[in-house]
Amino acid sequence: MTTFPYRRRTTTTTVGLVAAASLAATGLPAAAGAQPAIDEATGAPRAELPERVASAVDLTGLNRHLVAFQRIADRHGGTRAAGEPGYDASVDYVVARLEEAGFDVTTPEFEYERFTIDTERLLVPDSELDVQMFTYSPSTPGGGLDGPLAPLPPERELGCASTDFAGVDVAAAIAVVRRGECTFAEKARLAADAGAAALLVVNNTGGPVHGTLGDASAGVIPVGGLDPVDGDALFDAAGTPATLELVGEVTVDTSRNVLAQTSTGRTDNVVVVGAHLDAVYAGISDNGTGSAALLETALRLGAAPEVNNAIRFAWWGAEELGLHGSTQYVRSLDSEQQLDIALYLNLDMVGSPNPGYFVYDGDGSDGLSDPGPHGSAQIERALVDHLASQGIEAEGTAFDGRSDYREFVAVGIPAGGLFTGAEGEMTEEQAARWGGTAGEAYDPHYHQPEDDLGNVNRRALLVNARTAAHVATAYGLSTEDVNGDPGARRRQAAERGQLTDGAPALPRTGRLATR
Ligand code: DPN
Ligand code: ZN
Repeated sequence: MTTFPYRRRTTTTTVGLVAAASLAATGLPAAAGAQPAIDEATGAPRAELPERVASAVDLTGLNRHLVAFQRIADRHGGTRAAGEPGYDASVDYVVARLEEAGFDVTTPEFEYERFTIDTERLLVPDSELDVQMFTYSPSTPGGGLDGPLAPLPPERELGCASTDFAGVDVAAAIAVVRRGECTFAEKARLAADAGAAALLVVNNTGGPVHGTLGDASAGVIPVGGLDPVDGDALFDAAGTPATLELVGEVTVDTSRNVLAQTSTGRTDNVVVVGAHLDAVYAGISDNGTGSAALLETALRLGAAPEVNNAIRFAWWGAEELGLHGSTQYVRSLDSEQQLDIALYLNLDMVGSPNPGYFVYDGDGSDGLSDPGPHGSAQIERALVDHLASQGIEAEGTAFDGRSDYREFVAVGIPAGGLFTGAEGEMTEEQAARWGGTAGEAYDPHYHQPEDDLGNVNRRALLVNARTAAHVATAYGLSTEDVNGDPGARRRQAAERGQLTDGAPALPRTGRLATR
């Protein structure tokens, strides 16, 4: 399986020992605990390191990486998606730049499941309707499944209770229900229990339903979704003969993350900074911007900076297919290795064309999501304060697991990050504050082929890249405000007898709707 280059801690290392080791390895003056020391080369206090790194991050470097990602997409059929050659070329690019800068780089492989749809077809007399196969749905027989339509009556069309199906002749039929109230998997199980051969779920708002049953075990009968434009009529078509063909399969694929760590700093209190490197198409805003900001930070910081805590850079694979790279990485660490991580910073979309300036709501104060693990509030504050020092009034954004920080948070690692917005629309108030266009999406080309080099706000990218560089480097000097005594989380875990437990499993739903 996957191997990681990080030294397992076998004994409790003191700061002094780590500093001595880094002196031997680098010839640099020993780091003196969390106290900023004098930089012998420049005579400046080392507390200035974050500022030096941040101001060295510039648009020339950031742009060079974006152009490289665009060229990679252009040469590989317009996509840098996981599983495509454009992803591997993106990995090669990042690895090459890091190695030139003296980093030891690893690209650990991981496996993930993906669901590929082959056929989606729904025939009713005189027409063919658009149907969307749900992820993890079993397939119909090739050529399709023939059966009468069996819609539930209006007052119980949700199909969330067995009584909703009572008296409806669903046996060997294609049951039709409305989206809402319970999960698609629950609707499927109840329909199957009532004897249905397949299930169609009609959307309760406009548009198609790209749904998932959550995992393969929930697949009892074939299930698909319909836009109400097509689907509403089915509620008046009881008994009409139909043919439904849904063919798909789960395949196991492999992808790679890219990992590089400073050779300096203690390895039992590591600052991890990450960005997903995969895309939907060319993915310049999502997430060439985060990948470029991370790469530029690593290159400007260098492989052996005078930090007290090691900084680990991670470019994740297969985020767009369900946060797979980051999830598998965290789960590949044993509990000791998880405890070696002081905090995680995430950069996913940091240069949207109509940018919002968002910071994940680590303290839960915006009421959008639960607070993160202890220390997340301090990370939020550090990011907000640094943006404020550049004249930007940031806003909180949901810390709900929609990006690669999810698994870090799930195992109790304090986390935070920056975000300039995806499909959401900028409000009047935000436009007044940040100078964007109200009523327009932060990224109007989110997950579209047009997410190219023209789809980036470079000012936002620069400001966020510098903020990330500054805050990550500052944590490289001290994580005091986040974890106080870095040993505390380890001792608590030991007291709870958790040190040998693996990470808790989370349902793998990706970003498809489960209900
Ligand atoms: N996870 C992002 C994507 O790659 O599509 C978008 C996103 C990031 C959405 C952060 C919300 C918050
Ligand atoms: Zn995305």
